[in-house]
Amino acid sequence: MLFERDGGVAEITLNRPDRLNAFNEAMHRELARCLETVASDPDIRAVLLTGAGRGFCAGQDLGERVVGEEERAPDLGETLETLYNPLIRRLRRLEKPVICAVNGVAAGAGANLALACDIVLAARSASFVQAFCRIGLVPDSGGTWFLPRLVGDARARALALLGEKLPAEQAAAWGLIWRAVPDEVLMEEARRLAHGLAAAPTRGLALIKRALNASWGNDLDAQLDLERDLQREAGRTEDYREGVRAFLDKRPPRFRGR
Ligand code: T3D
Repeated sequence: MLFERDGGVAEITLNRPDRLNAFNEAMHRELARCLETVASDPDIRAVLLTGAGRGFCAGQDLGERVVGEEERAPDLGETLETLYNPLIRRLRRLEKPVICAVNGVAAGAGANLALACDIVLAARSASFVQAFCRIGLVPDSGGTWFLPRLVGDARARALALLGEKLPAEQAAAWGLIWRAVPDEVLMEEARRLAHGLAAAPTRGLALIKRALNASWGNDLDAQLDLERDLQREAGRTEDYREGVRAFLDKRPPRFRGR
């Protein structure tokens, strides 16, 4: 992993380019450490996740999954429980916005890792592949949850059952991701967004994430109650006071993330 700080933005780069940034256990552990640092450092107010080289992430490193005739099959439920599921939960629960810059192919758990981020930008040459069905597996890392919610059941089923590459522009047109941009401006655009978010009211953004995360499991009454509670909390932040003051003073706000 590469971990860099630029002001309030932490940039995390998956860094096994010769394997299209496929996950091995060491990479999981390092990414978990990076995300713990991000969560605990109040000066980091936005995260940018991307991949090194020509791919974003090809999911699990299949080189680690070759089993001989006589050997016992690995317990994949165990790796989901201990590595992939905590990663997806960590990203969704992180009280800071996460931008994903998908620089190339995102396959298997790599595709669903991107979908777990808050705002997904992709290079036009990138693509998304639910590759699991090609090797006899089930979409994981939240795939069966994100896909139907983002693109509807018909498209989710075809993506999961066929395992075809979905080009970035089609993914954006279907609402799977936020936007597809020309390759050469991907990182510039992603950094622009990340720095904008790092200067925004961080607590308010965290509460927005919480509300949207809860929304898919709530009915309207429960969501209205939750909005009431979160708005109460947002209304007590320093940033809200500053936002109102700046608006009335007709000047740009100076949010400090408190
Ligand atoms: O196991 C568990 O713990 C359960 C959890 C599972 C989560 C999962 O993610 S399961 C799904 C695993 N991922 C895949 O099945 C995707 C496999 N990769 C591909 O289908 C293709 O590589 C891509 C569609 C991603 C890209 O295709 P392409 O043609 O652009 O590149 P390529 O030539 O296939 O790959 C380039 C190199 O990366 C190549 O190595 P080489 O020949 O240059 O030495 C290829 O073997 C390597 N590579 C790509 N993906 C993986 C990989 N090596 C190991 N594991 C990979 N997943």
